[in-house]
Amino acid sequence: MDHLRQLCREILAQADSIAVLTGAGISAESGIPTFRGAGGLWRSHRAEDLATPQGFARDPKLVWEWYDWRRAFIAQAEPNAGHRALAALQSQHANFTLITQNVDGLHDRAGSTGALKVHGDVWTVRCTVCHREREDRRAPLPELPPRCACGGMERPGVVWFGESLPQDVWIRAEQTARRASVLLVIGTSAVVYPAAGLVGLAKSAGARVIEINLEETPVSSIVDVCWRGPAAEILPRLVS
Ligand code: BJW
Ligand code: ZN
Repeated sequence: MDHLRQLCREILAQADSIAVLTGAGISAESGIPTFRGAGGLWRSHRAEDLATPQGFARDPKLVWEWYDWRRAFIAQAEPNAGHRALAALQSQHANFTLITQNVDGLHDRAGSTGALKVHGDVWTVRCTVCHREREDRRAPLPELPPRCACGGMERPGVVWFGESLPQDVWIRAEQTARRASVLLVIGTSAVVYPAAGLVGLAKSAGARVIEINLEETPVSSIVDVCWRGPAAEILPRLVS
């Protein structure tokens, strides 16, 4: 593993601009379940019922109960050494952008700034009637579903299957991938699009791509370096 460490550190040292794409795997060691694989949320919960606008329209209370449970779970979790290492890497590089698919806010709590949250934020709620967004960190929420000041029902401020990503955030994420000289792809199964497409975009625009994951993924074949192992162990070794 020492040769991988050295190689990756050299790649980072030479980088003009660093982009990072994270997924649920980076929060796994904070105790937050991933979506796919053993113990993943989609093993015991149907994504169609809980993470689609159709599922929410059918049964908003059920969807909110699931999010309320996850919010409470996330609230008691702590950022891990992987999140902290990325915050440290940001402080060492002027041109650094973190793109995350995670909605848990653990990167923010670890000290990362300006993260592009392409799938939204579980601590944000949005009115289904007037579309006003607000932050609400209470867990559990006192009333499910929560209500907007206008009386409309609110929904979680996250991106479900079949929904567009927040346009401004997505444009910046694509720009970041296109301009990056190095992209770190950490703890994502790389099956959910368009986020997974950022890897190919960065690669074809000339970035060197390093994947950190326990397992092989569909993008493993196009990246320059695969480092297999837990992100919370690997990232501190990359940065310190
Ligand atoms: C570790 C580790 C450790 C573990 N260290 N590593 C065909 C039909 C219909 C739709 C589509 C279709 N083909 C494509 C689509 C579009 C669809 C899509 O991609 N579907 C595929 C799954 C088939 N995408 C969308 O719908 C997106 N919108 C869109 O495309 O708009 C245009 C459009 C409009 C209308 C119609 C069609 C298209 C939106 C996607 C939204 C995804 N939302 C979720 C929920 C967010 C809110 C919430 O959290 O509740 O986002 S789903 C879920 O998956 C979540 C995640 O961000 C996302 C990605 O998952 P991630 O992060 O990769 O986690 P896992 O669990 O999959 O992987 C964990 C990885 O970590 C694994 O590889 C482990 O090995 C690794 N790991 N421990 C290192 N310690
Ligand atoms: Zn409203």
